Amino acid sequence: KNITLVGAPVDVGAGQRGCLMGPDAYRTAGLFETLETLGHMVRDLGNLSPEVVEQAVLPNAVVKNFSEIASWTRALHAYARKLGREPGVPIYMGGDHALAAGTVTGHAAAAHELGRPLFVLWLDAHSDFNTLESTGSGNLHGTPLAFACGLPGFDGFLGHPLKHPLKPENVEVLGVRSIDREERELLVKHSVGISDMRMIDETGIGALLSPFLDRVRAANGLLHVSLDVDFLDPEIAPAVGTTVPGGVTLREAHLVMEMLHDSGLVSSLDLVELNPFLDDRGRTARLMVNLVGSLFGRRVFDRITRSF
Ligand code: DIR
Ligand code: MN
Ligand code: MN
Ligand code: MN
Repeated sequence: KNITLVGAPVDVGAGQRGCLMGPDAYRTAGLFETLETLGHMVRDLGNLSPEVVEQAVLPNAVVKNFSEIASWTRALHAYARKLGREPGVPIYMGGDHALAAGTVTGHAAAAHELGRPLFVLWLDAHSDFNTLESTGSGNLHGTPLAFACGLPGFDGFLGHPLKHPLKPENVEVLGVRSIDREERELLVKHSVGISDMRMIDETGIGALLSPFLDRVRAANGLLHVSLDVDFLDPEIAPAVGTTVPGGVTLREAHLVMEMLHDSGLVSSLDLVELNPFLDDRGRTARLMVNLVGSLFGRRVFDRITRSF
């Protein structure tokens, strides 16, 4: 595959600073080399740094850093829309999850131009489905999925209404275990696909993911994966500002990545919320690089397969 790395060192969407070091942590942890060793053609376009466009109309007074995030959204939307029309798989190295407001909507626009539906797999402890009205924290990394699904109030992000919103039923939020009260009502109202941790415990993560991948394939869809570090259990992935206990295990995470690889469906990927300032000797950065390795064809766990 042709893989394009793009750094998006944005951290003002999160409550804690430090995600701006994410792209360099992925480079230091060997993301480029890992993908190249697997036989892929890799290029690194370096980091984006958009100029901040001051916003005339500020939403809800609790919202933080609106102009900065709107500027990132515009820059990443344009970038993703262009990369999404070319062959190959872009990997957006974040940066906090607010960057997905640009990447997901840019890929939705590109998919529209290609005449194919976009599906999104949101791997996260949170559903990031707050609007600029419902957000209690004012941290914009809690809002990108609501924006991408076309919920109202977000016109300031792009400077105009979103032309190609995602269908909420084409979204699968997997691994969720922290949802705000109003956010929950919005998720139910819009019928967003959700598999929470209890469903993973009861059913198994593979059995939850399979039918979603089948739907993507049946629709000849493109698949954008948005991987938030806090999807993982904090015991194995401490480098994130919003840890929630009871997350996905090492084996569950690799299974998801291997299934995504085997499906051949993934067309773009976000790596978000890594905060290297909070890491323990680089272990979270290395784990994330290993997961990307699994997504692009590496087998971390050996297997014996027999036919009977
Ligand atoms: C909470 C936490 N729902 C908020 N969200 C996220 O601030 O809106 N933490 N995304 O990572
Ligand atoms: Mn998130
Ligand atoms: Mn268009
Ligand atoms: Mn999260």
